[in-house]
Amino acid sequence: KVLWDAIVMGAGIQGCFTAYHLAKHGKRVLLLEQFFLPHSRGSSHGQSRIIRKAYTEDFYTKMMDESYRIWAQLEQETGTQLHRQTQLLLLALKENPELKTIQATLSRHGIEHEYLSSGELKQRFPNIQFTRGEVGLLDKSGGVLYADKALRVLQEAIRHLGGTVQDGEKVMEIRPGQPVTVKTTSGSYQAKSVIITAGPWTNQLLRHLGIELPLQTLRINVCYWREKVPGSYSVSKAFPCFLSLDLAPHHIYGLPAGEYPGLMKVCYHHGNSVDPEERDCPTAFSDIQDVQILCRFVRDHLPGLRPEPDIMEHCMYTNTPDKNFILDRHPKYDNIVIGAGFSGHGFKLSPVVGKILYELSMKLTPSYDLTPFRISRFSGLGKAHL
Ligand code: PYC
Repeated sequence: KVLWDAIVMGAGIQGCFTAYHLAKHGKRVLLLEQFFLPHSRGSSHGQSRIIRKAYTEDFYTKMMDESYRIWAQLEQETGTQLHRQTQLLLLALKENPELKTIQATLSRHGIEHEYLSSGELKQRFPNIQFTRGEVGLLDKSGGVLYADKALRVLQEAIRHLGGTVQDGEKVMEIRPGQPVTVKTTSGSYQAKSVIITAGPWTNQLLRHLGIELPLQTLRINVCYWREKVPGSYSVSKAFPCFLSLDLAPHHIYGLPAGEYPGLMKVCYHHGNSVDPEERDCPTAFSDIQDVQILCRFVRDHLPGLRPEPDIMEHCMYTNTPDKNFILDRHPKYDNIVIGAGFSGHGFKLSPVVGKILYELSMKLTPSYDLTPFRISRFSGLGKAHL
């Protein structure tokens, strides 16, 4: 019977990059996915995600440096375009503290950016309308990642590197030990280490291991809006990704039209708390208010779009209380590693997250200071049963 160096649970983008790094380092890796691939039940599906260096926190901006390099390396290795630079436009009132902090981070790290006064913003982007004297900050590194293509090429790369990807196989039991025993709906495996990258299903798996993390699982409405004049908000017309910081209680973001012809993606960075098993159950909750926030935003600020979404898809976020990731070992079992709580901003960082989870699982010194990502930061919270 095979003794795996590592079993990775969950083949979303974080699990795929973890398995990729393990396979690249010659480790015997098994990547398990409960659903048949590709699927749209988790947090990594769909055609596009935003990539940016604009962050309030230095540690994410630093990690993004290496992340861009690994994305480019994967493009080269697989001969597939996974990234398109479009720039990212941050929008907020002049005195917005988050905007100021991001500008300071970009300056400190020497990242190319441009501040746009309210007048310059109107002139540069006439198809965005602002009435409160908003200003703009262009992060020149910003762009789009082709999400579903990235998953596909990574899964191919893992296999090509000698790793094994098995889908349609749900983990039913994890028995800690040296080795760890993993029972699934179709078999039983043994591994020197296990990495849990199960997105909104993380706590379901951790139940086998005696802990519960303070994770909130949210259903996000991914809305696409029709352009009145096709192409007016497209990449080819140099329309950037955008992030509006202060027009609603949570951010509103958009990506230039591209994935569906004539439709632009504009979404609210928040949703309703829901069990991932019930994400598509229409009676589980109502999220009409979130869609209304978007309808008002599009009507008032993007006058070239029709003010009701043409297509609505769904995605899950798994949020931590401070919105920072969890990248750590299980507090009791040091050969069980957890990558979770990506809080709606983890896709762009997955190349580095995968590297860190590989390092933790192989007991190597992590390449980054993991203080912000430790499980112990929740020990004062009631919900972290550690
Ligand atoms: O992290 O840039 C981001 C992002 C935008 C929308 C969701 N996440």
